[in-house]
Amino acid sequence: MRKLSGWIAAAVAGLLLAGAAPAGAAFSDVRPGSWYEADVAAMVEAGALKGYPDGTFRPGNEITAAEFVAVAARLAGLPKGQGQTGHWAAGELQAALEAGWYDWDELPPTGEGFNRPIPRQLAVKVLMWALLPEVRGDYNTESAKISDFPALSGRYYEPVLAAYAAGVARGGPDGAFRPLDGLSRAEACALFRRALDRARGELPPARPSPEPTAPQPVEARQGGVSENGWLEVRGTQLCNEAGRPVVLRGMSSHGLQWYGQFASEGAIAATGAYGANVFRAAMYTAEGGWLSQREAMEARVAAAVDGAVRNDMYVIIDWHILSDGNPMAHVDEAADFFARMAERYRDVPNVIYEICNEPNGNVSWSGDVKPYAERVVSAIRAKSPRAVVLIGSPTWSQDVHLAAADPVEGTNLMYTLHFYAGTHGKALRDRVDGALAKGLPIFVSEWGTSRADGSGGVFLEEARVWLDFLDARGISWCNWSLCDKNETSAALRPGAPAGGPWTDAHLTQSGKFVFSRFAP
Ligand code: DCB
Repeated sequence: MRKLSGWIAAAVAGLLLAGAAPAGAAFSDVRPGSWYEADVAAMVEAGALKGYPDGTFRPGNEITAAEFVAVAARLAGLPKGQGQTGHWAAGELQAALEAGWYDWDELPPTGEGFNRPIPRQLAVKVLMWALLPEVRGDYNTESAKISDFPALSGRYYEPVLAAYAAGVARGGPDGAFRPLDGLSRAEACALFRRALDRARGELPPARPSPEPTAPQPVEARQGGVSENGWLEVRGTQLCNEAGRPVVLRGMSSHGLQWYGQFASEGAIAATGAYGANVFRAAMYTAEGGWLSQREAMEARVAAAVDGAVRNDMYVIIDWHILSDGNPMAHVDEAADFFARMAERYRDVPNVIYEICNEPNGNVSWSGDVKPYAERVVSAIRAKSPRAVVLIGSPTWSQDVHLAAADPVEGTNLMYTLHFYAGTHGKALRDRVDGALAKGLPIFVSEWGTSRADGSGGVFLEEARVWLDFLDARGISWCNWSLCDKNETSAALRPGAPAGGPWTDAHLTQSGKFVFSRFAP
Protein backbone atom coordinates (compact mmCIF):
# COMPACT_ATOMS: atom_id res chain seq x y z
CA MET A 1 0.00 0.00 0.00
CA ARG A 2 2.95 2.29 0.41
CA LYS A 3 3.22 2.57 -3.36
CA LEU A 4 -0.44 3.52 -3.73
CA SER A 5 -0.21 6.11 -0.98
CA GLY A 6 2.69 7.64 -2.91
CA TRP A 7 0.58 7.83 -6.04
CA ILE A 8 -2.28 9.36 -4.14
CA ALA A 9 0.03 11.91 -2.57
CA ALA A 10 1.27 12.85 -6.05
CA ALA A 11 -2.26 13.13 -7.38
CA VAL A 12 -3.35 15.20 -4.42
CA ALA A 13 -0.30 17.45 -4.76
CA GLY A 14 -1.21 17.97 -8.41
CA LEU A 15 -4.72 18.84 -7.37
CA LEU A 16 -3.50 21.38 -4.83
CA LEU A 17 -0.89 22.95 -7.10
CA ALA A 18 -3.49 23.46 -9.77
CA GLY A 19 -5.35 25.63 -7.30
CA ALA A 20 -9.07 25.93 -6.91
CA ALA A 21 -9.77 27.86 -10.08
CA PRO A 22 -13.49 27.37 -10.84
CA ALA A 23 -12.83 25.58 -14.12
CA GLY A 24 -16.32 24.15 -13.90
CA ALA A 25 -17.65 27.62 -14.48
CA ALA A 26 -16.08 27.51 -17.91
CA PHE A 27 -18.54 24.86 -19.04
CA SER A 28 -21.74 26.17 -20.54
CA ASP A 29 -23.76 23.53 -18.71
CA VAL A 30 -22.11 23.65 -15.26
CA ARG A 31 -24.22 26.11 -13.38
CA PRO A 32 -22.28 28.48 -11.08
CA GLY A 33 -23.33 27.77 -7.52
CA SER A 34 -24.60 24.26 -8.31
CA TRP A 35 -23.86 21.56 -5.74
CA TYR A 36 -21.37 19.89 -8.04
CA GLU A 37 -19.53 22.92 -9.39
CA ALA A 38 -16.51 22.55 -7.07
CA ASP A 39 -16.38 18.77 -7.57
CA VAL A 40 -16.27 19.10 -11.34
CA ALA A 41 -13.66 21.84 -11.08
CA ALA A 42 -11.46 19.68 -8.86
CA MET A 43 -11.54 16.73 -11.27
CA VAL A 44 -10.87 18.90 -14.29
CA GLU A 45 -7.99 20.63 -12.54
CA ALA A 46 -6.56 17.26 -11.52
CA GLY A 47 -6.53 16.35 -15.21
CA ALA A 48 -8.68 13.36 -14.35
CA LEU A 49 -11.78 14.17 -16.36
CA LYS A 50 -12.30 16.49 -19.31
CA GLY A 51 -15.25 18.30 -20.83
CA TYR A 52 -16.38 17.92 -24.41
CA PRO A 53 -15.02 19.86 -27.42
CA ASP A 54 -18.28 21.80 -27.66
CA GLY A 55 -17.60 23.42 -24.28
CA THR A 56 -20.05 21.30 -22.32
CA PHE A 57 -19.38 18.95 -19.40
CA ARG A 58 -22.71 17.09 -19.51
CA PRO A 59 -22.83 16.70 -15.72
CA GLY A 60 -26.12 14.84 -15.86
CA ASN A 61 -24.95 12.15 -18.29
CA GLU A 62 -24.31 8.74 -16.84
CA ILE A 63 -20.57 8.08 -16.59
CA THR A 64 -19.39 5.03 -18.53
CA ALA A 65 -17.34 2.21 -17.06
CA ALA A 66 -14.32 3.20 -19.15
CA GLU A 67 -14.52 6.84 -18.08
CA PHE A 68 -14.87 5.93 -14.42
CA VAL A 69 -12.02 3.42 -14.35
CA ALA A 70 -9.77 5.76 -16.34
CA VAL A 71 -10.37 8.59 -13.85
CA ALA A 72 -9.63 6.26 -10.93
CA ALA A 73 -6.45 5.06 -12.63
CA ARG A 74 -5.28 8.62 -13.29
CA LEU A 75 -5.97 9.73 -9.73
CA ALA A 76 -4.16 6.70 -8.30
CA GLY A 77 -1.24 7.15 -10.70
CA LEU A 78 -1.65 3.58 -11.93
CA PRO A 79 0.68 2.94 -14.90
CA LYS A 80 -1.18 1.86 -18.06
CA GLY A 81 -1.29 -1.82 -18.94
CA GLN A 82 -1.29 -3.62 -22.26
CA GLY A 83 -4.87 -3.15 -23.51
CA GLN A 84 -6.54 -5.99 -25.39
CA THR A 85 -8.69 -3.73 -27.61
CA GLY A 86 -8.22 -0.43 -29.42
CA HIS A 87 -10.47 1.33 -26.91
CA TRP A 88 -9.12 4.73 -25.78
CA ALA A 89 -9.01 3.54 -22.13
CA ALA A 90 -7.92 -0.07 -22.77
CA GLY A 91 -4.54 0.53 -21.07
CA GLU A 92 -6.09 1.93 -17.90
CA LEU A 93 -8.76 -0.79 -17.84
CA GLN A 94 -6.22 -3.57 -18.23
CA ALA A 95 -4.02 -2.14 -15.47
CA ALA A 96 -7.02 -1.79 -13.16
CA LEU A 97 -8.06 -5.39 -13.86
CA GLU A 98 -4.56 -6.64 -13.11
CA ALA A 99 -4.44 -4.57 -9.93
CA GLY A 100 -7.57 -6.40 -8.75
CA TRP A 101 -9.83 -3.34 -8.72
CA TYR A 102 -12.49 -5.42 -10.43
CA ASP A 103 -12.84 -8.97 -11.69
CA TRP A 104 -12.89 -9.93 -15.37
CA ASP A 105 -16.52 -10.98 -15.32
CA GLU A 106 -17.58 -7.58 -13.98
CA LEU A 107 -16.05 -5.78 -16.94
CA PRO A 108 -14.59 -8.21 -19.50
CA PRO A 109 -11.29 -7.06 -21.07
CA THR A 110 -12.84 -7.80 -24.47
CA GLY A 111 -14.58 -4.48 -24.03
CA GLU A 112 -18.32 -5.05 -24.42
CA GLY A 113 -19.12 -3.17 -21.19
CA PHE A 114 -16.60 -0.33 -21.53
CA ASN A 115 -19.01 2.24 -22.97
CA ARG A 116 -22.00 1.27 -20.86
CA PRO A 117 -22.93 3.15 -17.67
CA ILE A 118 -21.04 1.70 -14.71
CA PRO A 119 -23.33 0.34 -11.97
CA ARG A 120 -22.94 2.22 -8.72
CA GLN A 121 -21.82 -0.87 -6.78
CA LEU A 122 -18.98 -1.48 -9.24
CA ALA A 123 -18.06 2.21 -9.30
CA VAL A 124 -17.69 2.26 -5.53
CA LYS A 125 -15.63 -0.92 -5.57
CA VAL A 126 -13.22 0.49 -8.16
CA LEU A 127 -13.00 3.79 -6.30
CA MET A 128 -12.22 2.17 -2.96
CA TRP A 129 -9.64 -0.20 -4.44
CA ALA A 130 -7.99 2.68 -6.27
CA LEU A 131 -7.84 5.30 -3.56
CA LEU A 132 -8.72 3.83 -0.15
CA PRO A 133 -7.81 0.13 -0.25
CA GLU A 134 -7.19 -0.18 3.50
CA VAL A 135 -10.53 1.23 4.69
CA ARG A 136 -13.08 -1.18 6.15
CA GLY A 137 -16.58 -0.55 7.44
CA ASP A 138 -18.40 -2.26 10.26
CA TYR A 139 -21.21 -4.38 8.87
CA ASN A 140 -23.89 -3.43 11.37
CA THR A 141 -23.08 0.27 11.55
CA GLU A 142 -22.83 0.91 7.84
CA SER A 143 -25.51 -1.41 6.47
CA ALA A 144 -28.01 0.37 8.72
CA LYS A 145 -27.38 3.55 6.71
CA ILE A 146 -28.50 1.92 3.45
CA SER A 147 -32.26 1.56 3.11
CA ASP A 148 -32.03 -0.84 0.15
CA PHE A 149 -29.14 -2.89 1.55
CA PRO A 150 -30.77 -6.23 0.60
CA ALA A 151 -30.49 -5.21 -3.08
CA LEU A 152 -26.70 -5.17 -2.81
CA SER A 153 -24.82 -8.25 -3.98
CA GLY A 154 -22.57 -9.76 -1.33
CA ARG A 155 -19.47 -9.33 -3.42
CA TYR A 156 -19.83 -5.55 -3.01
CA TYR A 157 -20.42 -5.49 0.75
CA GLU A 158 -16.86 -4.78 1.66
CA PRO A 159 -16.19 -1.75 -0.61
CA VAL A 160 -19.66 -0.27 -0.16
CA LEU A 161 -19.55 -0.56 3.64
CA ALA A 162 -16.05 0.92 3.57
CA ALA A 163 -17.21 3.79 1.36
CA TYR A 164 -20.00 4.64 3.81
CA ALA A 165 -17.61 4.34 6.75
CA ALA A 166 -15.19 6.72 5.04
CA GLY A 167 -17.97 9.19 4.26
CA VAL A 168 -17.25 8.80 0.55
CA ALA A 169 -20.65 7.30 -0.27
CA ARG A 170 -23.62 8.94 1.40
CA GLY A 171 -27.28 8.15 1.53
CA GLY A 172 -29.60 10.25 -0.62
CA PRO A 173 -32.87 11.64 0.73
CA ASP A 174 -34.39 8.13 0.89
CA GLY A 175 -31.17 6.50 2.12
CA ALA A 176 -31.06 4.23 -0.94
CA PHE A 177 -27.81 3.20 -2.59
CA ARG A 178 -29.44 1.78 -5.76
CA PRO A 179 -26.50 -0.56 -6.48
CA LEU A 180 -27.46 -1.39 -10.06
CA ASP A 181 -28.23 2.12 -11.28
CA GLY A 182 -25.68 4.26 -13.03
CA LEU A 183 -24.33 7.52 -11.68
CA SER A 184 -23.99 10.92 -13.30
CA ARG A 185 -20.68 12.49 -14.22
CA ALA A 186 -21.34 15.12 -11.54
CA GLU A 187 -21.96 12.48 -8.87
CA ALA A 188 -18.78 10.67 -9.94
CA CYS A 189 -16.79 13.90 -9.51
CA ALA A 190 -18.20 14.27 -6.00
CA LEU A 191 -17.30 10.67 -5.09
CA PHE A 192 -13.76 11.03 -6.38
CA ARG A 193 -13.26 14.33 -4.64
CA ARG A 194 -14.42 12.96 -1.28
CA ALA A 195 -12.19 9.89 -1.71
CA LEU A 196 -9.18 12.10 -2.42
CA ASP A 197 -9.97 14.20 0.65
CA ARG A 198 -10.18 11.04 2.68
CA ALA A 199 -6.92 9.70 1.22
CA ARG A 200 -5.29 12.99 2.19
CA GLY A 201 -6.16 12.09 5.76
CA GLU A 202 -8.87 14.62 6.57
CA LEU A 203 -11.04 11.93 8.07
CA PRO A 204 -10.00 9.59 10.89
CA PRO A 205 -8.44 6.29 9.84
CA ALA A 206 -10.71 3.26 9.86
CA ARG A 207 -10.13 -0.05 11.61
CA PRO A 208 -6.47 -1.09 11.59
CA SER A 209 -5.56 -4.36 9.93
CA PRO A 210 -5.56 -7.29 12.33
CA GLU A 211 -2.37 -7.94 14.25
CA PRO A 212 -1.19 -11.51 14.63
CA THR A 213 -2.40 -12.58 18.03
CA ALA A 214 -2.70 -15.76 20.00
CA PRO A 215 -6.48 -16.14 19.94
CA GLN A 216 -8.15 -18.85 21.94
CA PRO A 217 -10.69 -21.34 20.58
CA VAL A 218 -14.32 -20.59 21.35
CA GLU A 219 -15.04 -24.19 22.21
CA ALA A 220 -13.80 -27.60 21.20
CA ARG A 221 -15.11 -28.98 17.92
CA GLN A 222 -15.42 -32.62 16.95
CA GLY A 223 -12.42 -33.46 14.81
CA GLY A 224 -10.90 -30.12 15.74
CA VAL A 225 -7.47 -29.01 16.83
CA SER A 226 -8.08 -29.36 20.57
CA GLU A 227 -8.92 -33.01 19.96
CA ASN A 228 -6.12 -33.79 17.48
CA GLY A 229 -3.26 -31.41 18.20
CA TRP A 230 -0.24 -31.31 15.91
CA LEU A 231 -0.81 -33.33 12.76
CA GLU A 232 1.70 -35.81 11.43
CA VAL A 233 1.96 -37.93 8.32
CA ARG A 234 2.37 -41.70 8.84
CA GLY A 235 2.86 -43.63 5.63
CA THR A 236 0.29 -42.05 3.31
CA GLN A 237 -2.17 -41.16 6.09
CA LEU A 238 -2.67 -37.86 7.84
CA CYS A 239 -2.73 -38.60 11.60
CA ASN A 240 -3.21 -36.71 14.82
CA GLU A 241 -0.70 -36.15 17.58
CA ALA A 242 -1.54 -39.57 19.03
CA GLY A 243 -0.89 -41.28 15.69
CA ARG A 244 -4.54 -41.97 14.89
CA PRO A 245 -5.90 -41.24 11.36
CA VAL A 246 -7.57 -37.85 10.87
CA VAL A 247 -9.54 -36.59 7.89
CA LEU A 248 -9.93 -32.86 7.35
CA ARG A 249 -12.88 -31.56 5.33
CA GLY A 250 -13.83 -27.96 4.72
CA MET A 251 -13.93 -25.03 2.35
CA SER A 252 -11.35 -23.08 0.42
CA SER A 253 -11.81 -19.36 0.16
CA HIS A 254 -11.99 -17.79 -3.30
CA GLY A 255 -9.24 -15.26 -4.03
CA LEU A 256 -8.66 -13.27 -0.83
CA GLN A 257 -8.18 -10.11 -2.92
CA TRP A 258 -11.72 -10.42 -4.27
CA TYR A 259 -13.73 -12.29 -1.66
CA GLY A 260 -11.79 -11.65 1.52
CA GLN A 261 -15.06 -10.92 3.31
CA PHE A 262 -15.86 -14.65 3.08
CA ALA A 263 -12.63 -15.56 4.88
CA SER A 264 -13.59 -13.84 8.12
CA GLU A 265 -14.04 -15.43 11.51
CA GLY A 266 -17.81 -15.41 11.01
CA ALA A 267 -17.63 -17.13 7.63
CA ILE A 268 -15.22 -19.76 8.95
CA ALA A 269 -17.44 -20.35 11.99
CA ALA A 270 -20.44 -20.76 9.69
CA THR A 271 -18.71 -23.61 7.81
CA GLY A 272 -17.74 -25.11 11.15
CA ALA A 273 -21.40 -25.11 12.09
CA TYR A 274 -21.95 -27.51 9.19
CA GLY A 275 -19.11 -29.74 10.42
CA ALA A 276 -16.02 -28.45 8.63
CA ASN A 277 -12.73 -28.78 10.54
CA VAL A 278 -10.41 -27.04 8.08
CA PHE A 279 -10.38 -23.79 6.12
CA ARG A 280 -8.08 -22.85 3.25
CA ALA A 281 -7.05 -19.24 2.73
CA ALA A 282 -6.33 -18.90 -1.01
CA MET A 283 -3.88 -16.03 -1.27
CA TYR A 284 -3.39 -15.39 -4.99
CA THR A 285 0.08 -14.20 -5.87
CA ALA A 286 -0.80 -12.68 -9.28
CA GLU A 287 -4.16 -11.29 -10.41
CA GLY A 288 -4.07 -8.44 -7.93
CA GLY A 289 -3.01 -10.62 -5.00
CA TRP A 290 0.12 -10.68 -2.86
CA LEU A 291 2.50 -9.47 -5.56
CA SER A 292 0.54 -6.22 -5.86
CA GLN A 293 -0.57 -5.69 -2.25
CA ARG A 294 1.45 -7.67 0.25
CA GLU A 295 0.36 -6.05 3.48
CA ALA A 296 -3.34 -6.17 2.72
CA MET A 297 -3.15 -9.83 1.67
CA GLU A 298 -1.11 -10.84 4.71
CA ALA A 299 -3.63 -9.09 6.93
CA ARG A 300 -6.37 -11.21 5.36
CA VAL A 301 -4.34 -14.39 5.86
CA ALA A 302 -3.80 -13.41 9.50
CA ALA A 303 -7.52 -12.77 9.93
CA ALA A 304 -8.34 -16.19 8.45
CA VAL A 305 -5.80 -17.94 10.70
CA ASP A 306 -7.18 -16.14 13.76
CA GLY A 307 -10.72 -17.04 12.69
CA ALA A 308 -9.80 -20.70 12.31
CA VAL A 309 -7.98 -20.78 15.65
CA ARG A 310 -10.98 -19.27 17.44
CA ASN A 311 -13.12 -21.96 15.84
CA ASP A 312 -10.80 -24.85 16.73
CA MET A 313 -10.19 -25.55 13.05
CA TYR A 314 -7.11 -26.31 10.97
CA VAL A 315 -6.17 -23.66 8.42
CA ILE A 316 -4.17 -23.85 5.20
CA ILE A 317 -2.09 -20.88 4.09
CA ASP A 318 -2.16 -21.26 0.30
CA TRP A 319 0.38 -19.49 -1.94
CA HIS A 320 -2.09 -19.45 -4.81
CA ILE A 321 -0.03 -19.36 -7.97
CA LEU A 322 -2.20 -19.63 -11.08
CA SER A 323 -1.53 -17.29 -14.03
CA ASP A 324 2.09 -17.19 -12.78
CA GLY A 325 2.39 -20.88 -13.67
CA ASN A 326 5.97 -21.62 -12.61
CA PRO A 327 6.54 -21.32 -8.85
CA MET A 328 10.23 -20.64 -9.52
CA ALA A 329 9.21 -17.22 -10.88
CA HIS A 330 8.85 -15.97 -7.29
CA VAL A 331 10.81 -18.51 -5.27
CA ASP A 332 12.68 -15.89 -3.22
CA GLU A 333 9.47 -14.13 -2.24
CA ALA A 334 7.81 -17.45 -1.41
CA ALA A 335 10.71 -18.62 0.77
CA ASP A 336 10.66 -15.33 2.63
CA PHE A 337 6.86 -15.33 3.01
CA PHE A 338 6.73 -18.88 4.38
CA ALA A 339 9.70 -18.30 6.67
CA ARG A 340 7.82 -15.37 8.22
CA MET A 341 4.58 -17.34 8.50
CA ALA A 342 6.36 -20.34 10.01
CA GLU A 343 8.01 -18.07 12.54
CA ARG A 344 4.75 -16.31 13.42
CA TYR A 345 2.82 -19.55 13.79
CA ARG A 346 5.57 -21.81 15.10
CA ASP A 347 3.55 -22.65 18.23
CA VAL A 348 0.15 -22.85 16.50
CA PRO A 349 -0.77 -26.44 15.63
CA ASN A 350 -3.69 -25.29 13.43
CA VAL A 351 -1.54 -24.05 10.56
CA ILE A 352 -0.74 -26.05 7.41
CA TYR A 353 1.37 -24.57 4.61
CA GLU A 354 0.48 -25.05 0.93
CA ILE A 355 3.46 -23.78 -0.99
CA CYS A 356 2.29 -23.70 -4.64
CA ASN A 357 -1.38 -24.01 -5.51
CA GLU A 358 -1.27 -25.08 -9.15
CA PRO A 359 1.92 -25.10 -11.21
CA ASN A 360 0.90 -25.07 -14.87
CA GLY A 361 2.14 -24.29 -18.35
CA ASN A 362 5.74 -24.93 -19.28
CA VAL A 363 6.87 -26.28 -15.93
CA SER A 364 8.49 -29.58 -14.94
CA TRP A 365 8.44 -31.55 -11.70
CA SER A 366 12.12 -32.36 -11.39
CA GLY A 367 13.37 -29.10 -12.97
CA ASP A 368 11.05 -26.56 -11.33
CA VAL A 369 8.50 -27.70 -8.76
CA LYS A 370 10.68 -30.11 -6.83
CA PRO A 371 13.64 -27.69 -6.45
CA TYR A 372 11.15 -24.97 -5.51
CA ALA A 373 9.64 -27.26 -2.87
CA GLU A 374 13.06 -28.15 -1.46
CA ARG A 375 13.89 -24.49 -1.07
CA VAL A 376 10.58 -23.48 0.52
CA VAL A 377 10.28 -26.57 2.73
CA SER A 378 13.72 -25.89 4.18
CA ALA A 379 12.73 -22.24 4.82
CA ILE A 380 9.67 -23.48 6.74
CA ARG A 381 11.56 -26.21 8.59
CA ALA A 382 14.09 -23.71 9.91
CA LYS A 383 11.26 -22.20 11.97
CA SER A 384 8.61 -24.88 12.22
CA PRO A 385 10.01 -28.38 12.53
CA ARG A 386 6.76 -30.31 12.25
CA ALA A 387 3.93 -28.39 10.58
CA VAL A 388 2.41 -30.25 7.62
CA VAL A 389 3.49 -28.86 4.24
CA LEU A 390 1.46 -29.44 1.06
CA ILE A 391 3.27 -29.57 -2.27
CA GLY A 392 1.66 -29.09 -5.72
CA SER A 393 2.64 -30.60 -9.05
CA PRO A 394 2.52 -29.65 -12.75
CA THR A 395 -0.76 -29.58 -14.75
CA TRP A 396 -2.66 -27.68 -12.05
CA SER A 397 -1.60 -30.15 -9.33
CA GLN A 398 -2.70 -33.25 -11.19
CA ASP A 399 0.73 -34.80 -11.83
CA VAL A 400 1.05 -36.70 -8.56
CA HIS A 401 2.56 -39.62 -10.50
CA LEU A 402 5.62 -37.45 -11.19
CA ALA A 403 5.96 -36.58 -7.50
CA ALA A 404 5.49 -40.24 -6.56
CA ALA A 405 8.39 -41.22 -8.81
CA ASP A 406 10.68 -38.56 -7.34
CA PRO A 407 9.40 -37.25 -3.99
CA VAL A 408 10.88 -34.47 -1.86
CA GLU A 409 12.98 -35.55 1.15
CA GLY A 410 11.52 -34.80 4.54
CA THR A 411 8.79 -35.52 7.04
CA ASN A 412 5.19 -34.35 7.31
CA LEU A 413 5.07 -33.57 3.60
CA MET A 414 1.94 -34.25 1.55
CA TYR A 415 1.16 -33.73 -2.13
CA THR A 416 -1.90 -31.95 -3.39
CA LEU A 417 -4.26 -33.41 -5.97
CA HIS A 418 -6.80 -30.98 -7.45
CA PHE A 419 -9.85 -32.06 -9.43
CA TYR A 420 -13.04 -30.60 -10.87
CA ALA A 421 -15.88 -33.10 -11.08
CA GLY A 422 -17.08 -31.88 -14.49
CA THR A 423 -13.63 -32.29 -16.04
CA HIS A 424 -11.70 -35.00 -14.21
CA GLY A 425 -12.81 -38.57 -13.60
CA LYS A 426 -11.57 -42.12 -13.32
CA ALA A 427 -8.23 -41.57 -15.06
CA LEU A 428 -7.22 -39.08 -12.36
CA ARG A 429 -8.55 -41.33 -9.57
CA ASP A 430 -6.43 -44.17 -10.96
CA ARG A 431 -3.46 -41.85 -10.81
CA VAL A 432 -4.19 -41.21 -7.12
CA ASP A 433 -4.24 -44.94 -6.43
CA GLY A 434 -0.98 -45.37 -8.32
CA ALA A 435 0.66 -42.63 -6.26
CA LEU A 436 -0.69 -43.99 -2.96
CA ALA A 437 0.63 -47.42 -3.88
CA LYS A 438 4.07 -45.86 -4.22
CA GLY A 439 3.69 -44.34 -0.75
CA LEU A 440 2.84 -40.75 -1.69
CA PRO A 441 0.63 -39.01 0.92
CA ILE A 442 -2.15 -37.08 -0.84
CA PHE A 443 -4.28 -34.12 0.26
CA VAL A 444 -7.03 -32.72 -1.99
CA SER A 445 -6.60 -29.07 -1.04
CA GLU A 446 -8.91 -27.89 -3.83
CA TRP A 447 -11.71 -29.54 -5.75
CA GLY A 448 -14.94 -28.32 -7.30
CA THR A 449 -18.33 -29.61 -8.34
CA SER A 450 -17.99 -27.59 -11.57
CA ARG A 451 -15.78 -27.86 -14.63
CA ALA A 452 -12.09 -26.93 -14.26
CA ASP A 453 -12.84 -23.29 -15.12
CA GLY A 454 -15.01 -22.94 -12.01
CA SER A 455 -18.29 -22.90 -13.94
CA GLY A 456 -20.57 -25.36 -15.78
CA GLY A 457 -22.67 -28.10 -14.23
CA VAL A 458 -23.04 -28.65 -11.33
CA PHE A 459 -21.80 -32.21 -11.56
CA LEU A 460 -23.07 -33.61 -8.28
CA GLU A 461 -23.20 -37.26 -9.31
CA GLU A 462 -19.57 -37.13 -10.43
CA ALA A 463 -18.68 -35.27 -7.25
CA ARG A 464 -20.34 -37.98 -5.15
CA VAL A 465 -18.20 -40.66 -6.82
CA TRP A 466 -15.10 -38.60 -6.07
CA LEU A 467 -15.96 -37.97 -2.41
CA ASP A 468 -16.81 -41.63 -1.83
CA PHE A 469 -13.42 -42.47 -3.33
CA LEU A 470 -11.65 -40.01 -1.02
CA ASP A 471 -13.61 -41.15 2.06
CA ALA A 472 -12.67 -44.78 1.37
CA ARG A 473 -8.99 -43.77 1.41
CA GLY A 474 -9.09 -41.34 4.33
CA ILE A 475 -8.06 -38.42 2.10
CA SER A 476 -8.67 -34.87 3.35
CA TRP A 477 -10.21 -32.15 1.17
CA CYS A 478 -11.18 -28.50 0.76
CA ASN A 479 -13.87 -27.43 -1.69
CA TRP A 480 -13.57 -24.48 -4.11
CA SER A 481 -15.03 -22.10 -3.07
CA LEU A 482 -16.61 -20.22 -0.19
CA CYS A 483 -17.99 -17.10 -1.89
CA ASP A 484 -21.13 -15.77 -3.51
CA LYS A 485 -19.72 -15.27 -6.99
CA ASN A 486 -22.17 -16.08 -9.74
CA GLU A 487 -20.40 -19.30 -10.81
CA THR A 488 -21.50 -22.87 -10.17
CA SER A 489 -18.51 -23.81 -8.01
CA ALA A 490 -19.44 -21.11 -5.46
CA ALA A 491 -21.08 -22.46 -2.31
CA LEU A 492 -23.17 -19.36 -1.62
CA ARG A 493 -25.82 -17.58 -3.60
CA PRO A 494 -25.20 -13.97 -4.63
CA GLY A 495 -25.95 -11.72 -1.68
CA ALA A 496 -25.48 -14.31 1.07
CA PRO A 497 -24.25 -12.52 4.21
CA ALA A 498 -20.47 -12.68 4.17
CA GLY A 499 -20.11 -13.30 7.88
CA GLY A 500 -22.74 -16.06 8.10
CA PRO A 501 -24.65 -17.73 9.55
CA TRP A 502 -26.41 -19.26 6.57
CA THR A 503 -29.58 -21.18 6.02
CA ASP A 504 -30.33 -23.50 3.11
CA ALA A 505 -31.74 -20.50 1.24
CA HIS A 506 -28.25 -18.98 1.10
CA LEU A 507 -26.57 -22.09 -0.28
CA THR A 508 -26.17 -22.97 -3.95
CA GLN A 509 -26.70 -26.52 -5.22
CA SER A 510 -22.98 -27.02 -4.81
CA GLY A 511 -22.95 -25.55 -1.30
CA LYS A 512 -25.80 -27.76 -0.10
CA PHE A 513 -24.10 -30.88 -1.41
CA VAL A 514 -20.62 -30.03 -0.16
CA PHE A 515 -21.74 -28.88 3.30
CA SER A 516 -23.66 -32.15 3.70
CA ARG A 517 -20.40 -34.05 3.25
CA PHE A 518 -18.24 -32.36 5.91
CA ALA A 519 -19.27 -34.59 8.77
CA PRO A 520 -18.11 -38.20 8.38
C1 DCB B 1 -8.03 -23.70 -10.36
C2 DCB B 1 -7.50 -22.56 -9.55
C3 DCB B 1 -8.57 -21.62 -9.04
C4 DCB B 1 -9.65 -21.53 -10.06
C5 DCB B 1 -10.30 -22.89 -10.09
C6 DCB B 1 -11.40 -23.02 -11.14
O1 DCB B 1 -7.70 -23.47 -11.71
F1 DCB B 1 -6.72 -22.96 -8.52
O2 DCB B 1 -8.00 -20.38 -8.75
O3 DCB B 1 -10.63 -20.57 -9.69
O4 DCB B 1 -9.38 -23.94 -10.29
O5 DCB B 1 -10.93 -22.73 -12.40
C7 DCB B 1 -11.10 -19.70 -10.68
C8 DCB B 1 -12.33 -19.01 -10.10
C9 DCB B 1 -12.79 -17.91 -11.00
C10 DCB B 1 -11.64 -16.97 -11.28
C11 DCB B 1 -10.48 -17.74 -11.86
C12 DCB B 1 -9.25 -16.88 -12.13
O6 DCB B 1 -13.33 -19.98 -9.86
O7 DCB B 1 -13.86 -17.22 -10.40
O8 DCB B 1 -12.05 -15.98 -12.20
O9 DCB B 1 -10.08 -18.75 -10.95
O10 DCB B 1 -8.71 -16.39 -10.96
C13 DCB B 1 -7.69 -24.52 -12.64
C14 DCB B 1 -7.78 -25.84 -12.28
C15 DCB B 1 -7.69 -26.85 -13.23
C16 DCB B 1 -7.53 -26.52 -14.56
C17 DCB B 1 -7.45 -25.19 -14.95
C18 DCB B 1 -7.53 -24.19 -13.98
N1 DCB B 1 -7.46 -27.53 -15.53
N2 DCB B 1 -7.46 -22.81 -14.41
O11 DCB B 1 -7.45 -28.71 -15.21
O12 DCB B 1 -7.44 -27.21 -16.76
O13 DCB B 1 -7.26 -22.60 -15.62
O14 DCB B 1 -7.62 -21.88 -13.64
